[in-house]
Amino acid sequence: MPANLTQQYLKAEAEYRRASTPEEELQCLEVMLRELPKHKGTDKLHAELKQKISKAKKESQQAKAKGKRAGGFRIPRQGAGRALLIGGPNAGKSQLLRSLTRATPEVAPYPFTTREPLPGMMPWEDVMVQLIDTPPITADVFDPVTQGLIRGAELALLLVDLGSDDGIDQLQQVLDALHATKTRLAKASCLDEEDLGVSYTQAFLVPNKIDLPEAAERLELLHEFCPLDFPQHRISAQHGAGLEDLREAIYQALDVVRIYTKLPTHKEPDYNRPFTIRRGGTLWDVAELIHKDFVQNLKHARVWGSAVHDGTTVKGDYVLHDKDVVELHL
Ligand SMILES: Nc1nc2c(ncn2[C@@H]2O[C@H](COP(=O)(O)OP(=O)(O)OP(=O)(O)O)[C@@H](O)[C@H]2O)c(=O)[nH]1
Ligand SMILES: [Mg+2]
Repeated sequence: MPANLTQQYLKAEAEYRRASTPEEELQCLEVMLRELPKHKGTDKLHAELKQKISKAKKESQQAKAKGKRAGGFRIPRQGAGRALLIGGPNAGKSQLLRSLTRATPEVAPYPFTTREPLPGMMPWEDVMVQLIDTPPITADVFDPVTQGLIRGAELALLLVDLGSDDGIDQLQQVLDALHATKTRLAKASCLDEEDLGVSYTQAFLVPNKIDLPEAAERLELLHEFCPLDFPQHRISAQHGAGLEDLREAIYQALDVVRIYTKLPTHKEPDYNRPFTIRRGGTLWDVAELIHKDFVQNLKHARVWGSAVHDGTTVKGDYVLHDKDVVELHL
């Protein structure tokens, strides 16, 4: 990616990856084009964005003409971000969702138990993160719904079954299936600069069932035959080993900060429900989450936090820090 991309560009890019209709795509692409710095290094990206915009315009008109509602299967976004549980059959995806959330997907010793994506909310300190369990991916089956979900997620947890000699082969099948599409995994989420259609989702490698006796040997083989540079979190989804570290790592990977709001008439902020915005985000981002009119009407705000004196008055472009308290004045 070229240097000097603005916060607005990065925000629009993240939203573009999550877009599920041509109209949503179009809105994001237009912001990206507007925000793209113009110099030699961005010529290609500039041309590519224009191409994508004209394609999205056509698709959006076609969709309108057909009166079609896009996106058959939709799970509403909730919480500070979305992490997807993916992997081969029996890797323990459903068990992990059960262990980290209150959702109750079916867990069974035979493959292909899960047929449809299922969400659950994972608590971390005072925020919630949406986790989604998915059907297994193999060389023969890769559901387009799962593919779309991976693309729009902030993080993918790639589970590996250390309870079976087939675990490594199954992992390789998942990677191959992904590689054959325009949805890939990487150390950080981004769009491919050469081809904006190719989207990378940040991933963790999650070898599961480390409670089993042969797990350590299989893990060594995995590192030898299938080296991956994603951060690794070894767990036992069933017995709990590694789960608290994983929970924290999932939250940290979202790269968000928590903001508490306070009414001018109240002494204390509302500590029950923080808003979360991406790190580097501003007061305007919080205002937008509360109400879309707030962005335009915001006059100033007072901030209590780590980087300012208590109650300092700031403008909408103020970059917020984790656990800042803000009092918006309209
Ligand atoms: N020993 C051990 N067994 C586990 C662990 N996690 C899951 N299992 C078992 O592995 C089997 C498969 O678990 P599931 O959670 O259903 O696996 P899945 O990835 O959702 O499987 P599909 O839905 O078929 O893709 C079940 O018998 C679980 O009890 C673990 O940490 N340790
Ligand atoms: Mg399952």
